Amino acid sequence: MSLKVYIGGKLYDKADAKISVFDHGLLYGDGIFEGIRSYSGRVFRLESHIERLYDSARAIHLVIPMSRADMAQAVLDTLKVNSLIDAYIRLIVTRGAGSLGLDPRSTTDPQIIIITDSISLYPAELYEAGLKIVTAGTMRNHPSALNPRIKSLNYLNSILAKIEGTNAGCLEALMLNHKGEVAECTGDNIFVVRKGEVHTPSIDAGILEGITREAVIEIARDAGYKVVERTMDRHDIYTADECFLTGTAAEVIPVVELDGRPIGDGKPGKVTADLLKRFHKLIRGQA
Ligand code: PXG
Repeated sequence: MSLKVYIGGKLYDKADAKISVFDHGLLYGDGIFEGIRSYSGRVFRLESHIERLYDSARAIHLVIPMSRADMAQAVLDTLKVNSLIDAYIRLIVTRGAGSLGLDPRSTTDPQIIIITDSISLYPAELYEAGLKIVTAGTMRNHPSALNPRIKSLNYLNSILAKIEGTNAGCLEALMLNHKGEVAECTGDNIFVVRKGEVHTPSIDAGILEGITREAVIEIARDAGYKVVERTMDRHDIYTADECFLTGTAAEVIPVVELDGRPIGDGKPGKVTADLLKRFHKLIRGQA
């Protein structure tokens, strides 16, 4: 059976799932999205993703022509029709087709698209060996230019940093903000462990409010770790005991090197392993 893609209330075979070349999502990256996962048939923190999607929409003056409840139901229905249990879900809302020219007033029909697919996980070895990352020269978008809290369809900022990472042989790259402070990676939030405490950049560093980040902060606090959201610079990572990234795709993945400097003893840390174990318990136990 061919994969079915949801577009504006209808389901299309993958090969027929198409939208206009005049869509401002394509022409200008004018739109928003969410990357979501389901585990054992349950969508992880669907409400949080829907909330973030509608917040992103508000921030870009986009009215989504659908209620939050109907949006959540459409995600669940699309998963069901594709018989997907462990899945990756890409929820997209574009500005819609319009004339050439930036003005969104020329657009008529925002497109709501839901793509579901089986999830391709990072290789298990990476969780055992840990990631090596480098700092990208491309800084994270200035919040007054394009706020990183908006999960917009314009990901060029992250893509340029990602290319720097892959050119250096790394799967992820660290991005700094315009003040030179640690922000986040291209598609993951970053944490360090220092003397048993868990530290992560605060939202005002100019980062996406990651849903995995939020879950990991809760898990860590419940487990008795002190969690501090603070301003961080690269020195805080170079000298940390442990480092890890969080994201929908990566879950919790250890980082063992930044810019050629081993972090801690250069191996994935104990607190990271503990939090990953607790994260797995959470996704098994609840959506
Ligand atoms: N920062 C950025 C810039 C992201 O894009 C995260 C942090 C982590 O947020 P969540 O809510 O996922 O914990 C992201 C998320 C993909 C893909 O297809 C990217 C993300 C999520 C899912 C899939 O590369 N980025």
